[in-house]
Amino acid sequence: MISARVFYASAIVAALALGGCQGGSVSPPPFNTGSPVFTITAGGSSNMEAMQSFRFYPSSLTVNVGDTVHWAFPSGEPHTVTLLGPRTAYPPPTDPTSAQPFGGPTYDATTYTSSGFLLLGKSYSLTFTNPGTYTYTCLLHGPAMRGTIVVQPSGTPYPPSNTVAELGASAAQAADLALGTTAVSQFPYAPGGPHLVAGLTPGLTVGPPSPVAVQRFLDGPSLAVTSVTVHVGDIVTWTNQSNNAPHTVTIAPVGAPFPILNPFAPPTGGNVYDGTMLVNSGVLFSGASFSLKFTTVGTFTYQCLFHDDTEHMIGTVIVQ
Ligand SMILES: [Cu+2]
Repeated sequence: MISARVFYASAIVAALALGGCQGGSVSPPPFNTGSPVFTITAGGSSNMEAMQSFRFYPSSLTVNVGDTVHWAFPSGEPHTVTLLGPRTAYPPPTDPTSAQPFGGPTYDATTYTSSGFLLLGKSYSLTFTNPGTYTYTCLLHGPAMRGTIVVQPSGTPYPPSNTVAELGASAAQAADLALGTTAVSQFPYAPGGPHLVAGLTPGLTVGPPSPVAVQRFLDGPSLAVTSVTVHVGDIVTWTNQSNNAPHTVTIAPVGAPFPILNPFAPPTGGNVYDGTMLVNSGVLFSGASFSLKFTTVGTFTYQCLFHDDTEHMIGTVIVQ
């Protein structure tokens, strides 16, 4: 969820810089073809970052002591690879330390180890030095986004399940992202009306967290419909119709730069907008709605504080 929002920019820049020291800028190698080289993709995106998938591809791999696993982070949505080590609980995504890397280039289960937030072509590598079965998570999207690394003693043959998992990884990612198209087709309101979605998932808010999110403000069953036209005095309502990502509806005074705000900041500005004030819905979790009455003619752009810059979650209200 938390992308390279301005509020977190310094933490993310620091995380990216440190990630680079751990091999974060190195292009990941191809899938294992006989040599002990392993690549896992963290999430995925399509349609100009509108569709985001929240799984590791493949989610389970078996390696040997001394092998190195590379994770690739292709999306505008950040993810982490985080292993608990001796800790008993993961930090929440709102904890500022979640953005930062911890630990070194090896993992032996004695040290909390995390990539920090990585996105947009970065990568992360860990060499496993102790046999065991290790679960890891993305701090931003867990527990739905978890993976497992089984570490065998050095020299053990790799199981056939590795090849199946590696060969199926790209197809699994594509299948998850395709579910975003299903979600868009389930737009639940009258197209072109004053009720919009602030993000949606397959099945909308029902069910456990989906492996895909559509991170757009939409006013119809199409990714192209990101604006709504209303009249002075009309009320526009947004509902988060997703089950896996928070969003905000945030609108600045006309002509002002977009505000530097913590995405988790409380609501500001009330429910009437005349172009002169900052209005922020506060965090809209799954199923939550926000309504805003427009009292001035104009074209007004609003954004989601979580998904504005790298994921382009931006909408327009045209008031006539
Ligand atoms: Cu958002």
